[in-house]
Amino acid sequence: MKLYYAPGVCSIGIHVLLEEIGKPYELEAINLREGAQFRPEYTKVNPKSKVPALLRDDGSLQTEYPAIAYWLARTNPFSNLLPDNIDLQARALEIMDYCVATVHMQGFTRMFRPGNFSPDPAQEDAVKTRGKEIVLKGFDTLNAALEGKDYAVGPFSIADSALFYVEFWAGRVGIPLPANCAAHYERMKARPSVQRTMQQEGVG
Ligand SMILES: N[C@@H](CCC(=O)N[C@@H](CS)C(=O)NCC(=O)O)C(=O)O
Repeated sequence: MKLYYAPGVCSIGIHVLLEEIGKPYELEAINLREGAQFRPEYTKVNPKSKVPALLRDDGSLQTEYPAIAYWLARTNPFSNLLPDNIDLQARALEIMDYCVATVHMQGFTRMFRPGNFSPDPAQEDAVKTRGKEIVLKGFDTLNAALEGKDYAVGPFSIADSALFYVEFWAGRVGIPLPANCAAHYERMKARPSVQRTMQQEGVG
């Protein structure tokens, strides 16, 4: 397997899952800042021009964070990345999708890439402000979901990898995490898989 990634972006959550699984894999960094995602060397691999993308051992490419995480969990059942219980599985997918589709794609992306939401530079501050509102509401929701739990659905699961990367981004933009999310983030950073991932990506 090979993970196409960029340091500190959402692919870091998939990187954590690969470290949790512990099977050999390769890493290939795509320099998003320099626009490498749009160059033919990468678009011939992933025409979506996004990371994460996982080159599977069967030679096919798996894209979209929730799909990659789900596939890794189901193909590595002994890594316990998804509980057996169907209700907990659905809750894990619910939280992971909320982190990726709402907190990341609707919230943080407005803050990081306001131009994707309005071509008018005069709208930039308004777009960023709306993004921050979505992120703050997102963490309130996630904080409530974590009440009384160590991890998103109780036992560690793929949902925690997505929760981890949005918590990591909150720190980067100075958004204070509510108590349960802050405790979850510390718990994640104490996991050897997360420590190895952060060290390999050179982020901290
Ligand atoms: N829906 C995709 C989103 C992935 C995504 O937005 N990745 C960002 C990094 S966090 C990216 O590759 N951005 C490059 C760009 O937008 O040019 C997924 O779930 O994997």
